[in-house]
Amino acid sequence: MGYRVAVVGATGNVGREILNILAERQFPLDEVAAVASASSTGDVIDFGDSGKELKVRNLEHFDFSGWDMALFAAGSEVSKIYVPKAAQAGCTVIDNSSLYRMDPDVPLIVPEVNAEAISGYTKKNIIANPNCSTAQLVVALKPLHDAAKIKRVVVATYQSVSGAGKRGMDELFEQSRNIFVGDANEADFFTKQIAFNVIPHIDSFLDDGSTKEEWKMVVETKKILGSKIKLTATCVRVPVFVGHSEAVNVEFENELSAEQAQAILREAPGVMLVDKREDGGYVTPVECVGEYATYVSRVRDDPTVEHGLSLWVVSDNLRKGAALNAVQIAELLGRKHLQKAA
Ligand code: 11C
Repeated sequence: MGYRVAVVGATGNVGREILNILAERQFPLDEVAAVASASSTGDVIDFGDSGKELKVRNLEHFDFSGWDMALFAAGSEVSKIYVPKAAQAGCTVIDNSSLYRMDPDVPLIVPEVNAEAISGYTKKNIIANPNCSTAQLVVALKPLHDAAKIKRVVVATYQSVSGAGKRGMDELFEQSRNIFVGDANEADFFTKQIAFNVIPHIDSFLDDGSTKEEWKMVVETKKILGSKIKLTATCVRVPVFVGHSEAVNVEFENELSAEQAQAILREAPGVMLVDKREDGGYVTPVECVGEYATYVSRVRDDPTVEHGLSLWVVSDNLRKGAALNAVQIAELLGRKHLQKAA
């Protein structure tokens, strides 16, 4: 016996990945529904590589009662209207938007890091999935925090355009082509040219000069790993299609050498250490596309602070940063709480 699972936003970048991963991991399903806005109703999409096709259903008329779980990947505006409806109909929601992440009655879960917090979902019948840049960061930091207690993190991100959705990917492609063929080239979706450039701005600006993406990294990391950790972030959009990278500097309470950190990361759940200290002995975003792991490279001592380390963290933002983490939450929920599948 399996679950009845609805994927909301099924035609978007993350929704399609959720379907791919449900199929890939053979999630125990009795039924899966692809749900999206009226404009996609009736379209036929693949259920991953399973050979099965799904007809897209209209969210406006979708009845969530009788469905065990709904994985939402349709943005905050859609979540605002439909997540409470689904949750109140008895369907547990795993929401990929930022809407509920900081709600004290909604657990924010990365299964390798804080699986135990999932039990809090019963208050609202909602579980939140973190921002992509937070998810990969906490997977890498958690085992190091357990070993030597993190005091402060300084992170600079190099975020791919797929984090901004299909329009971001289209703009990078179009601008690159236009520049090559000598056509006129204007920024439309991003605020500046993204092809052959980098943009130190993701999401809206806040009063203190930081951006909402940077704020999300601070508050989500604290909610998942512990409120005492200090974190400062600079989030940058780079001309990469898929895969977010992060240059991370960490200051610990206790001593932790680069060699000790490497040994810990080698065994850590969800982490793949690739750190050969030679040409090409590290992971770049193009190599992480389609993978599940959070890759860690360039682990080294930082002698400018007491107990400091620097590292490089890369992951597929559509997978660990979104769809994979959502499916892992669904697996955890099924295993620990719904216990329906054999
Ligand atoms: C980006 N991290 O790369 C964003 C995308 O809060 O779920 C995900 C935004 C979010 O633009």
